Amino acid sequence: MSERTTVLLMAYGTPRTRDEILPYYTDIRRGRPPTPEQLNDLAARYEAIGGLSPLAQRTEAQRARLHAALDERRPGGFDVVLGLKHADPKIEVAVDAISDPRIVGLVLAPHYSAFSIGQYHERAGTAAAAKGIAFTGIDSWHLEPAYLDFLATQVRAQLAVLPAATKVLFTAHSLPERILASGDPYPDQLQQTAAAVAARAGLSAWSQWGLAWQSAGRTPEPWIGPDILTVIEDLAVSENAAGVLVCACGFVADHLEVLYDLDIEAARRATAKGLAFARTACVNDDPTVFAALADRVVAAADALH
Ligand code: FEC
Repeated sequence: MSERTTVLLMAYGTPRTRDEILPYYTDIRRGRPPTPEQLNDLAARYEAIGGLSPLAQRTEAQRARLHAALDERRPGGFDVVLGLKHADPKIEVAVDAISDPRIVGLVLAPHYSAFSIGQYHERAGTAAAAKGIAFTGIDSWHLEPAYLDFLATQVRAQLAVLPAATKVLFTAHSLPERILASGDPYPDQLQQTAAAVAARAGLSAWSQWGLAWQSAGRTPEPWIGPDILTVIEDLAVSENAAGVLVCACGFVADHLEVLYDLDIEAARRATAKGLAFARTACVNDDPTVFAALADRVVAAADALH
C-alpha cells in the first residue's frame, strides 16, 4: 500500500468568469437562485474590485506553497489538491479523484466554527468514508505562532505610519447568531487570536484594540455583531480616535470580503467620519506561515498511520 498522503486543501472558492457568478451565488444560497437585484449587486461588487476576485490565483499559490514546504520535509510523501466549498473543483469531486490511502484536510481559514471549518470537514470526511479512505482534519490554527507573528509584524508596520490615536480592529466573517446557542468556539477563537497578536504587537490597553465582525450575509436572521461599520461610526463619535487599522485575521487571502468590504466600504465609512484608515496585508502564500502549516500537516498525517 502506498505510504503517500494527500492533503485536501480546502477554500471558499470564487467565480473564475463573470458567467460563473450566478451558479456560484446559487450554490452559496444552497440552490436558491438570487433575485436579479441580488445578482446585479454582487456583480457590481466584483466590478468594483477589478471584475473578478483574485481568490482563485491566491488559493492556487497557497496550494503550491504548501506542496513545496511538504516536499522539503518529506520528498514525494505528499500530494496537495484543492477542494472548494462553492466552486469547482468541489470538495466531493476532489476526494473522488484521490487514490492515496490517507487524506489530511486543511481549511484555509484559521478559526473553527461548525458553520465554516466544521462543514468543510464534514463534507470531506463523508466523501472519504464512501471511498474507504482514512481522513483527519486540522480543526483550527488560530494560535499558530507563525501566523500570529505575521499579523503582529503587519500591525506594527502600519501603526508606525498612522496617527498615534489609531485603534486596531481585528475582524472575522460574521456568522448567524444562532451558532452561539450551541457553544460554537468561533467568537472565542477570534478573541484569542486578537489578544495574542495585540500582545506581540505591544498593544496593551483595550483602547488600542478591539474586535469587530464583517461581511454579514444579506439574510433576515440576526448575525453576530458588532459590525465593523458600526464600530467605525462609534469610534468616530465616542472615542478620541484619529485612525482605524483593520487586521482581518479571519481571512488568509485577498478576496471580495477584504478588497470590497474593507478596502472600499469600510475605508469610505472611516474617511467620511474623519478617521485615517488602513488594513494589514493578508497571509496569502507567505512562506513562513505555510512552513508552519506544513509541520501541522506532517504531524496529522503521522497520527493517521
Ligand atoms: O472573493 C470571492 O469571490 C469570495 C469571497 C468570499 C469569502 C467568503 C468567506 C466566508 N463566508 C462565510 C460564510 C458565509 C455565509 C453566507 C455567506 C454568503 C456569501 C456571499 C458571498 C460570499 N459569501 Fe461567504 N465568503 C465570500 C463571499 N458567506 C458573495 C453571498 C452574498 C452575500 O451575502 O454577500 C450566507 C449564506 C446564506 O445565504 O445562507 C454563512 C464564512 C467565510 C470565511 C471562512 C470560510 O472560508 O468558510 C464563514 C472568502
